[in-house]
Formats: sequence, C-alpha cells, structure tokens
Amino acid sequence: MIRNLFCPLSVILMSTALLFSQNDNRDISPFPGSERGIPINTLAMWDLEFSFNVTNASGASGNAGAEFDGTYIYTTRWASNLIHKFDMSGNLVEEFSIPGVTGLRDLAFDGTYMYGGAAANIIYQMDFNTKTLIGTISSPVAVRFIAYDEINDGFWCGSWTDDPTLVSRTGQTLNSFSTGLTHQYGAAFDDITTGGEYLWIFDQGGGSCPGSLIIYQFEIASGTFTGISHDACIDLTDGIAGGLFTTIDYIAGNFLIGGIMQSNTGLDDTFFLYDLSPCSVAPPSNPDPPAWAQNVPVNLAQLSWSNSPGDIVSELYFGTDPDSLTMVQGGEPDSSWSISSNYLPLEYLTTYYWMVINYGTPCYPTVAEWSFITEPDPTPVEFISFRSEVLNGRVILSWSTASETNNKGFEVGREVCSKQNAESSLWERIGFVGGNGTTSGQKDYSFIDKNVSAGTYSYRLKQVDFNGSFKFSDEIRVAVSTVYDFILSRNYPNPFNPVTNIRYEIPYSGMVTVKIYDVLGKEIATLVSEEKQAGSYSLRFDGSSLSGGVYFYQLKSGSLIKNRKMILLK
Ligand SMILES: [Ca+2]
Repeated sequence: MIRNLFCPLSVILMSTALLFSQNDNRDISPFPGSERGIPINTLAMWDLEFSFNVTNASGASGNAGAEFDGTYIYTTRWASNLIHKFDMSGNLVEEFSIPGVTGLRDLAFDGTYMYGGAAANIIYQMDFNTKTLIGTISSPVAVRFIAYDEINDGFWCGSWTDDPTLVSRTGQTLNSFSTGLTHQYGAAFDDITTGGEYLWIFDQGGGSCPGSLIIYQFEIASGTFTGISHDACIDLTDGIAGGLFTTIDYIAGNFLIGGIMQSNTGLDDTFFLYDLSPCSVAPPSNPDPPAWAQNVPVNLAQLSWSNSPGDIVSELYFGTDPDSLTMVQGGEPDSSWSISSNYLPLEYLTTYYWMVINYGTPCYPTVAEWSFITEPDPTPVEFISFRSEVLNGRVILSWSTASETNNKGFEVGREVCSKQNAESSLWERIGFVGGNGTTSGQKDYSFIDKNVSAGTYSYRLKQVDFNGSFKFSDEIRVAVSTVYDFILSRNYPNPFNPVTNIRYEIPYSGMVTVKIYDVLGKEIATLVSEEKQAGSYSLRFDGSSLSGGVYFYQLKSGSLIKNRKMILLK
C-alpha cells in the first residue's frame, strides 16, 4: 500500500520555521559542480511502499536524518537538538533531545544504539530509549552521512565530497573508496542484495528536481558504482537528499530502503520507503507425493519438489510428528531425496510430514510443509475360509484366520437380495465378533444369524483394525427358507393317468434327486438331479410312456431319503 500524506501549508509551520537561525531550512551542499553523468536507472524495484510528510507530522521543518529501529521511525532536525519519534504509520509519538547532542544529520542503527554525527569528526553513540549519550567515537572524516556495517562492525561515514570511510569503534579507518559524488548526505549499508556488500549513497545532486534526489548503489569490495540508481524526484517532487537507511523489518520478506527528502522550499520534508527487492525467494513448490496424498506406498522411493529461483541452500525435514521433524538433507539445493533406508518401509496408514526450506539471501528463508498418508496394511488379517450353513431357519457363519495383526474384530454384515428391488438393498451390521489382536496361529470364529426370515441374503465380514483401518471378506450368498422339514408330499392326483404332480420341500441347500422306480426296484426315470436351494418345489410327472401299475418316487437330499407310492391307471 502506498500512502501519501502531503498536506497544505499551515500557519504553525510558518511560525516554526522562524525559529531556525538560518533562513534556509535545507542543509544543502555548498559545493558547485555537476554529477557524474551516471544514467538514471528506473527499475521495477523502486516501488514507493510508504511515505509521509514529516513536517506536518512533527510540526517542524528542517528534518534531515531518518532511521528505523524495527518499531519506530526516527527523524533528526539538523539545525536543532530535536529528534522526532514516529510509529510505523507516521504518527508522532514524541519529540525529544539527548543531552550533549545537537545538529544530528543522517543516522545509523546497530540493533541496539543509534549513531549519528553533526557534520563534525565525531560519531555519537546514543540510546534513543533512555535518551542518553552512551559515548563518542573520533572519526577521521566529518560525519554527515553514516551507515552501520554489520559485517565489519564499523561505520561508513563522510560528508559531501568525502570518500565514504569505514570507521572502527576505536576511530580507525578500516576502508574507504571514492564515489565521485559531491553532495553526499545519506548512507545505508546492504548485505542483503545478492552479490554484496553494498553501500547506498543518497546524493543531493544539482539541487533541484530532477537530478537532486538520486540514490546510488556502490559495491564495497570494488568501490564501484553498480549502475543501479534511482531519482526520487520521480516519486517525491520538490526535495533534496537527506538521510538514508535500509531495513528488513518494516515489511516481512521485503528489503526496503528508506530515508528523508528535505524540502527544497522549506515546507514539506518527506519520509519515504522504497521496495528494493523481495529479499526472500518464493516458497518451494511442486511436491511429489502431492500435498495430502493418500494411499502412498510404504516403499515410497523418494520425495521431490521444486526450489524457487534464487534459492542457494535448501533443507529437508521429515518425520511423523509435525512439531519435531528431523533434518534429513541440507546444503546445496536438491530437489529430491531418496528416502533413507532407516525409514523404509514406512508405517502403514500413517501421516508423514515433510518440510523444505529455501534460503535465498540472508533475509528470510521460505518454507513449504507438506504431508501424505501411507496406504493401509493390505494384509493385517489373513482369511483362510468363510462358510455358511442354514439350519432350521438360522444362518451359521463360520470363518478362520491364518494370522492376525492388530485385529480388533469382525463386523458381520448382511444384505437382503430382493429380486424386486435389488438396486436398493443395503448392507446392515448385524453383529460383531471380537478378534485376537495380533496372533500367528489359526483362529476360528462363528456367528449365528438367528433373526432371519425366508429369502436370499449375502453375508460379508468387515475386519477392523485397532487403528480404524478395515477390509472386507468375500461375500457369500445364502438362501433361507421357511421350510423347517424334509417333506415329500403325496402326489396329486393319485391314481393318475397319465400326469401327476409331486411336491417336496428341503430344509437346506444341497444336492437333490427325485427318481421313479417300479415295484421291482428298477430305476425308471430321474426327474431331478441337481443342487437346490432350501425351499419348496413341485414337478409334473408324465407316465404316458409307462404301462399301468404301482410305482414309487423317491426324494433324496443329503443323507435324507423318502419314498412314496403312486398308481398309474391305464
Ligand atoms: Ca544512514
């Protein structure tokens, strides 16, 4: 979001301006000369993330330096001893001064203390919380611009035309290089941008927009301009360069450069924050197995993913406890991991978590975390038989297992097979038989379905593990009759010529034969010889090819046999 808080001039500002000893509220370079002729590069990275009118917010002009400590924005007034403290939205929190310090320009922050100078050869070390001067460092160069170099624990200092000079905490010169700039006012250190470290310089240029608000990037190692610069006149009209700083704390994941534009007309000093670059690589992507994949084989060979552009280090964490994953790979970016034999085979029906971290710069790593669920154990319980038997209207189911693993038991399911409405039949749970947990020996089970009316049913077992996974047995089909006896009825009519009807009933399914014998016991005909479901049957017998006399018909089912006599009259 970009916020501009420019407001019209107020009477208060006019009167405040009169308090300055100088007529000019600008701390402007007195040196003549043109700039280096460096081309102005306007890159996409120069998004103006935030700005506000410091003059309006503080009620004062002449604001020259700026810093951000991760919580508050501070600006300094070069012609006084006043420091302004703002929240991150640019609302004034307080105005204060530090005894012994006046005329502060640019600021620097080392994470604990603020540092700055008053265009003299002294670096002030200050505690902005307690508002006290902690100490001073003698500087070989005047301190108008200042930036803290966290790599070398020193301060890049200078004023106007000076070579930026790295000053140690004991005042020694550690490094310096020439920028060729003559109106340097602000400086900011950068060890975030790839290829650094860099020093950014905010230079006042020719003193009017355009060309007076240019931010330059220099590579410290070679002391050379990188070709990257930005003319803030494009975004912030009317100004000259002031203090400068960099921060990764204002917007998470973004590296910003900020500072203050001193008004060129003494009216509106502007605080600004530019987006330098996203300092984080994008998160890793393209997980394989895909996020939340299910039924992943327990012998899964590898995990793979895509690292984002700019990633220079990747780390992979793996395990079943998302709060305590183990780093299994790290270093140069890899995009796959052959799952260590320590983990193989994976546990059945278990959620595994894996997390990939990409490190692109020292700014913020990015993280992607995924998970998958392994397949259920395909053979926790090994069935070796599943049988049914119908006896006196009851269905007796019996089954055996060769081995069991983690077996809670068996849900017995029944489905009514209705000829009229086969599509709508539903499985119902009619009972539960406890299992034997984990065992390697054969175990036998049975279940009696007592409450069953005539009809045809399917039965199956749902074997359930203690962990909730389950599997079904084969289905078996059972016909249940209301016939509870073995009956061979008298034929009708009898005597007959030549056709009669024979009815019979069998109590359970099995092989059935119906045969005709003569009085000498000789088999005349076989009327039925096949598997029959339990039930009631009738058949017609035509004796037109036989001579008249006495015959016998015999029903045989299993070990049950019944005979009856009939008379053919001709
Ligand atoms: Ca600075």
